[in-house]
Amino acid sequence: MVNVGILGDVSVGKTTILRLFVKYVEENALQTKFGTEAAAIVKADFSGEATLPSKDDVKETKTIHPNRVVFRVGTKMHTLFAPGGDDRPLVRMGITTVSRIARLIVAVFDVSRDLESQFEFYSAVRFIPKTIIVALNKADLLGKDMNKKIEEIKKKINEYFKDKRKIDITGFYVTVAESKPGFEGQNDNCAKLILDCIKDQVVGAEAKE
Ligand SMILES: Nc1nc2c(ncn2[C@@H]2O[C@H](COP(=O)(O)OP(=O)(O)O)[C@@H](O)[C@H]2O)c(=O)[nH]1
Ligand SMILES: [Mg+2]
Repeated sequence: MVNVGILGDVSVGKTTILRLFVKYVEENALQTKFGTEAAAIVKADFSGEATLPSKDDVKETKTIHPNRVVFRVGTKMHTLFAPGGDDRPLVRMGITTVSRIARLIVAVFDVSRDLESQFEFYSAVRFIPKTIIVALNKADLLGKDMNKKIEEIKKKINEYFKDKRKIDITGFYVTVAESKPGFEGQNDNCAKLILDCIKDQVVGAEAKE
């Protein structure tokens, strides 16, 4: 049993990554793409997602209490928690709780936005485990020179976590959480990073790499 916490500033794509993972499990994609044992969703709770009243037609959602997905691979159960990213007291309480109970943290960044404001989110989280995994999400929005931009972003994120906070990054995953043609590999990375979090417990997850 592994608790995984998915953290990140508002709108970086935490909820979308979680929903994509649920879709992969429901479509048996963990087995077909990564060779895992049979997987199933035990419980998916997105009730913390509130749709905010808005002027336009664009519906904005905000996560009030942590979204939670319990899933099973083989006989092992795992829980993913994705708390909201804004700084309302109730939301911050969810972030603090998740960062303490999670054995593994996935730090999600929106690579199409400036990084400084996203570091501020983490600076407000006092307790973070000594090692984390980083998702570089919305890679589809980078356009030309994607690889070069990704390298620069990795460097800045390493500077923040490693140099400032003494936290090691064990892996970077370039992800796209929305289904976008041409970005299937980056879609797969959303599921792969979660599987890597629990891989010491999942038979077959490494074998197909
Ligand atoms: N283009 C693009 N949009 C994304 C991606 N992931 C999430 N989004 C969009 O970003 C917005 C915020 O996503 P959401 O999952 O609610 O962010 P959260 O606040 O971190 O949970 C939504 O409109 C998503 O559709 C991605 O990889 N690419
Ligand atoms: Mg959310």
